[in-house]
Amino acid sequence: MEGLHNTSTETLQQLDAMHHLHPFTDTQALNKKGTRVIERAEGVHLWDTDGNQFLDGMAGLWCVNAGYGRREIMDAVYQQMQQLPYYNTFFQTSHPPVIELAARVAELTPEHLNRVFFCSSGSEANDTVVRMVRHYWSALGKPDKKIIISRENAYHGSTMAGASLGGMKPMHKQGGLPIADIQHIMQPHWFVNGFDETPEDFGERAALALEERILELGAGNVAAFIAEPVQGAGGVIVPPATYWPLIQKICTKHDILLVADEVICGFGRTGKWFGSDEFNITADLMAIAKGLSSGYLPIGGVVVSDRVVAGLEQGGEFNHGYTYSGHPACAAAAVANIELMQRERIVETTGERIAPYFQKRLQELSAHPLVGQVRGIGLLGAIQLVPDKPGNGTFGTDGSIGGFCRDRCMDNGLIMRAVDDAMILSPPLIITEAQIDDLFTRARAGIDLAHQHWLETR
Ligand code: PXG
Repeated sequence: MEGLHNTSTETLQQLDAMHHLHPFTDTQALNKKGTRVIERAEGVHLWDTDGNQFLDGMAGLWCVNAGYGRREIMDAVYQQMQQLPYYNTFFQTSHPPVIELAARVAELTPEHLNRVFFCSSGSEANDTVVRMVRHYWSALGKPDKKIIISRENAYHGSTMAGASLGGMKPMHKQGGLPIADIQHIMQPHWFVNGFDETPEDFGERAALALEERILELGAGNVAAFIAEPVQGAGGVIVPPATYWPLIQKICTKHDILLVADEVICGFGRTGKWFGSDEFNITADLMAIAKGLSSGYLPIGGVVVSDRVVAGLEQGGEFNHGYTYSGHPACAAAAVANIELMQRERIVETTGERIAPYFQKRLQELSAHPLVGQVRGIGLLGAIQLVPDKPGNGTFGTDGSIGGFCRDRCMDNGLIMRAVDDAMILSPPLIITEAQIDDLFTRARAGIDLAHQHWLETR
């Protein structure tokens, strides 16, 4: 088949419909409508094959932190491809890009996290977490400590273990999930679960749910607790300030490993290098992916604390690994990405200047008649659409108003995601103040149209 670069949108859509199965998609419904074919990108913008421009309010899927079109990353990958396009890290071998990346990640992460196990995605990172924490406790002569506690409405990936750790009910309904020995407690979502309490009281109650479950199961049976510092796919849920300190205490008290899933929060998203820095979390393991390479090539990893490494060393060989663990070209992309983020002080600028401006503009939307709550941190934001102010009740979970708003924003050149009726933003970290203004002008226009639609159809 010839290259498809000059093919019409219609032909591309037909081929896509005939041969491509999309993730998280009702195939029949999509194919009636046809996909939007994205062709190129630069900075914070994308263009489709019909020449429409979009401001990418989601940084791809929460990952293109450095923005599109970064030559440094492309050049590093091209050079690495010429030098050594592939070699494995299994049989007592290594290679310069993976060595450099591991050292750089160890330097960036909190002091006690110094070793990295590489993989190709966040899902694989969390599969690795499950096997690693169970192997750790076995190695220490406590094989019964194998239950992993997670949270309802968490997202940890789409593989068998990732989707099981996640607390998304529609995912559990398919394919016989969750797998054994994974438990879920309530999420720290004040707007949904704690409206009558102060956020501080609610944060404590949500954290104490962990202790209750540990006591119910017996600490001798519990291996770890896993959580995103800020839930992303669940709807940008920023926990109350009381939540993380109490979670940390409970894990220490009951000798439960604490796993921070930094797949979204890592690499600057919250305005610090890691969500763990933002919330003062001392994690035993950290899952990373997405922003590690700004999405330019697939790479993820588990960053492991000195304590856990020492335990694993008691267990001999860890029978786990992927063909592409530490893939040279992906590692080179990640090194180049980290280098440019450091050189341009992207994380510092995000934390000091860009995120505060973004949050200020986000807050302004809370006065809108269709908005019940805005929440966010760093360059993460959620705009919760509600039928009646002041935040009395929600539209439910069919997501129809959210979907309507998302589609109108798309028509108007803004990619904003809908999680049920929460509108979600997570733009590239290199976004400027003027581009943030443009983003919120378009977002407000979309919300206005959704409001009008609600008034007409209620
Ligand atoms: N952990 C977290 C916190 C994530 O957000 C994963 C793990 C899995 O990563 P991979 O690379 O295996 O996809 C994720 C991924 C959405 C959406 O619609 C979110 C993710 C992926 C796809 C869609 O918000 N997050």
